[in-house]
Amino acid sequence: MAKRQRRYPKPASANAREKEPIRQGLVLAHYGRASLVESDDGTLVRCATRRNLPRTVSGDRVQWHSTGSREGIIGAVLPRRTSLCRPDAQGRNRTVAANIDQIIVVIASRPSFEYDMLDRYLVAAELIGAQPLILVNKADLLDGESRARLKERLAVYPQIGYPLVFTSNRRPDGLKALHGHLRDHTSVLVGQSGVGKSSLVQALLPDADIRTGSLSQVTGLGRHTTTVAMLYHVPGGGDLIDSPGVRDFFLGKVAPEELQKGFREFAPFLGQCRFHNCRHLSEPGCALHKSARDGIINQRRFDNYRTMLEAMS
Ligand SMILES: Nc1nc2c(ncn2[C@@H]2O[C@H](COP(=O)(O)OP(=O)(O)OP(=O)(O)O)[C@@H](O)[C@H]2O)c(=O)[nH]1
Ligand SMILES: [Mg+2]
Ligand SMILES: [Zn+2]
Repeated sequence: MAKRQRRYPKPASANAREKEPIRQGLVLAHYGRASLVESDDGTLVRCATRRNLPRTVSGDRVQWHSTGSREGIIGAVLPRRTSLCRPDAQGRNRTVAANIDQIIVVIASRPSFEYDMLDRYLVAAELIGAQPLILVNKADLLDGESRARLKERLAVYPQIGYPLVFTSNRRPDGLKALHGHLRDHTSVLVGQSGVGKSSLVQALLPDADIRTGSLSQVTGLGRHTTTVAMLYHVPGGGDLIDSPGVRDFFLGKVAPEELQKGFREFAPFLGQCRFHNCRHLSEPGCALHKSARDGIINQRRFDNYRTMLEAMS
C-alpha cells in the first residue's frame, strides 16, 4: 500500500508573504470570504481572509499584504470599537457592520413600519453605544395632514432625545436635513426592505453605481434589493454603510438588566422599584409601572420593553 504523502506549504509563497509589507485598510464590503478593501493609500484591493480569522464586515480596519495586482490577503482584523449584530435565519448572531457610531433607522410610510422593530433597533443602538437617528423617508408621499399625524405618533422619540428627520429622494432639497447628521460619523442605514436606503445613498453619491429596487415593479421585495453591506464615503463628510433590508429585526439574547438600559428614558427610575431585581413585569411597587401609568414614560414603549423581555425568556 502506498504511503500517504505529507504535504508541506510551498516555500515560495511563504517567502513572498514575508517580503510583502503589511498595510492597513478599511473593509468596504465582503462577499463570502472575499473582501473589498480600501488601502490607506486609497487603492481598492480584493482580499481573501485567512481561515482562522473572523469574517470581516463593512467598517472593519484590517492588516493585509499584497499577493498581486489589486489582490491581497487579510492577516488581521483590528479590534472593533462597535459592531452591529443580528441573528440570521438560523438564529446565529451575524455581525453586519463594524466601528459604527451612528445607526440610522430608516422608516417610511410605505411599506408601513412597525414601532416594535424601531424600538428593537433603538435598543441595539443603545447597547452597542452608537447614537441613533430616526429617518422618515419618502416624505413626498405624505400630505400635510398625514405628515402631522406621523409626527404626532413619533413625538415620543425627539422627547427622549432621538433626532427625527424627514427625507425624500424625490425632491431636490429632500436630503438637506440629513447632511449635518452624517458629517464626522460612521453611520449604518438599517430598516425594512424597500424603505429607500440605497436610494438615499444614490442621492448622496450620484456617481456611485448603486442598484436600487422598485417595489412597485415586482410583488413583494424589490428586485434590486441590497444583498451585501457596502461602505461609502459621503462627499460632504462622513462614512455611510448601506445594509441589506430586513423583514424584521430581532435582538440576540440580552440579559434583563441590560435590556432595560436600552430604553434611555427608563434611566431615572431604575433602582427605584421596591425590589432591587425588579424586572418591571408585574412586580408590586414598580417605579417604571407607575411612571407609565402617570404618563411620564410612554406606555407603548414600556409595553414593548415587556414584550421584548418575555420574548427573550
Ligand atoms: N416616493 C418615493 N419613493 C422612494 C423614495 N426613496 C426610494 N423610493 C423607492 O422605493 C423603492 C425601494 O428603494 P430602495 O432604495 O431600493 O430601498 P432599500 O431600502 O434599499 O431596499 P433593500 O435594499 O431591499 O433593503 C424604489 O422603488 C425607490 O424608487 C422616496 O423618497 N420617495
Ligand atoms: Mg437597498
Ligand atoms: Zn420595576
